Amino acid sequence: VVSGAVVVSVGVRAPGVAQAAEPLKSVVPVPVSVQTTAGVTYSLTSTTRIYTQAGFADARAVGDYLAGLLRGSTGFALPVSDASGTPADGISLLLGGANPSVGTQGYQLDVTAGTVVLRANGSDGLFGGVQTLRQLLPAKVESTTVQSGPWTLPGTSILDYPRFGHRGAMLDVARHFQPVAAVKRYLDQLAAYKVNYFHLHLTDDQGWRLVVDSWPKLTTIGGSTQVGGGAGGFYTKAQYQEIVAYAASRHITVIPEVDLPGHTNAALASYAELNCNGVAPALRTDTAVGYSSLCVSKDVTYQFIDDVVREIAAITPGPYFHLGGDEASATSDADYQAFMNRALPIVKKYGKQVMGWHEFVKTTTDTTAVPQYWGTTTSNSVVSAAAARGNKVLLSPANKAYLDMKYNASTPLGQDWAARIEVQDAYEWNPGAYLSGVGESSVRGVEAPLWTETLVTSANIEYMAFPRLSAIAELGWSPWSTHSWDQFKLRLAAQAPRWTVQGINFYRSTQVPWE
Ligand code: TNX
Repeated sequence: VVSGAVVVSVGVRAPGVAQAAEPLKSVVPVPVSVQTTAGVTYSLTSTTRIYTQAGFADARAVGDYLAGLLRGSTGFALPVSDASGTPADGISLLLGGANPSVGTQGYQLDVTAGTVVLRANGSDGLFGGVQTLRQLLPAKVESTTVQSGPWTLPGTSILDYPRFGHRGAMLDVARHFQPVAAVKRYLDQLAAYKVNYFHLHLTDDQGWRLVVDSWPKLTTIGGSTQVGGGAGGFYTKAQYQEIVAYAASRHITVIPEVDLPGHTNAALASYAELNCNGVAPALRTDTAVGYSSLCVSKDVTYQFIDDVVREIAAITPGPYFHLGGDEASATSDADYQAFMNRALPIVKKYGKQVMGWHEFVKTTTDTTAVPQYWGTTTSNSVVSAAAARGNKVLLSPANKAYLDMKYNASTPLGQDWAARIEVQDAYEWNPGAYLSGVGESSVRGVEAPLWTETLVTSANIEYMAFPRLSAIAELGWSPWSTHSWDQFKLRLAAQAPRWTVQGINFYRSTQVPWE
């Protein structure tokens, strides 16, 4: 039940009757425009049907996903069938009739007493609209066991679309390996906040986590441990494809990262020939950075990269490949340039667009290359020069967007080299006016990275991600004109009962008036 301070415009509440919150007060990210119709509600019942645009398998898939979300808690059958015209009852997911202003990712959602009509220009928009619809229902809808109703949605008319096309999250499965089930769990959590890119940090000094058939020791040796000396682990290609397909079913594109030329001890330990001195170092399970480098002068290095990129690109439907490039302090500047001169064309050769941690963009004039800014200052000459050339920048400032930073001095997990980031800190920055020389039109979007040096379990991951992930997701989606910490913290508070029902281990920041 939402507190009286939160509900303002849905009329008088009968005591003890659960009431859906007014959309602007309950939905994260906040939609572009919301009109509520006082006194009107739609009730989901045992006879409610879901209709999807006839002839579109992707619309039907979103309908099935919605039914799957709702069936467990409501206990209703919620059959999904083709829409003919605009059905006069039930929940309709329609393609094509949306206002052009919503683009390919936006939607319109109209809730009246008899119908819920979701319109979009593509299934990404339908999927995003379903996430909004979900947050308009009571929190108990997130339960996997049958709960008692009522299942009411407030009468509303929402028009919504994203500020940036790229809303990302990264998971480091190298420092502590995460099983497929944990990755899927995180993907489901990301989808609820309209995150549409998942950056998978697959390799680092402490582990190589994806099978490469032509270099099998990368995983049999390089995947055999992790930070702290545990057993590590790796994905088979089939498991990676399972992750990619699961992400796609949540309208999320996977961006694989192979971090080069530094952060490569696991590879160097697996194959002696990748080292300039021909000697394989020991596997490492500590958290030092900046000590490893592939051998820039050896041809075998580029044969290695060619094989790795070819094999991973072949099982990655998304258009991007992340080549890392960060903290290459064991590589000289000249070597770093020489390395990128040979590595970047390999990514292109296999049909992918290159992304990398921002340092790499100093080595190329390719304006399709995507630098991911991870610095802690608001001016960076390498990145602003790239923006001036026309490159689009992905923003992950470590002192704002890093989910592995501690909230405060007593946070038991995480690191604090970049900052301590309370929830308000994560929210209070403007991606479109953050880096000097990198204005709104040079920004491709935002990403919240989660490094796992100190994080082992899903509970650990969730404690660092929630609630800050929701803050970064809103920065990526909602127009800056809606930005308000005072309102955001109330909407965030309204998420907590959902997280509780889902068993998400979130951090109860004292900055948020939790329900
Ligand atoms: C820096 S940020 C790194 C990672 C660490 C992270 C820990 C970046 C591109 N590199 O290797 O895991 O700090 O916060």
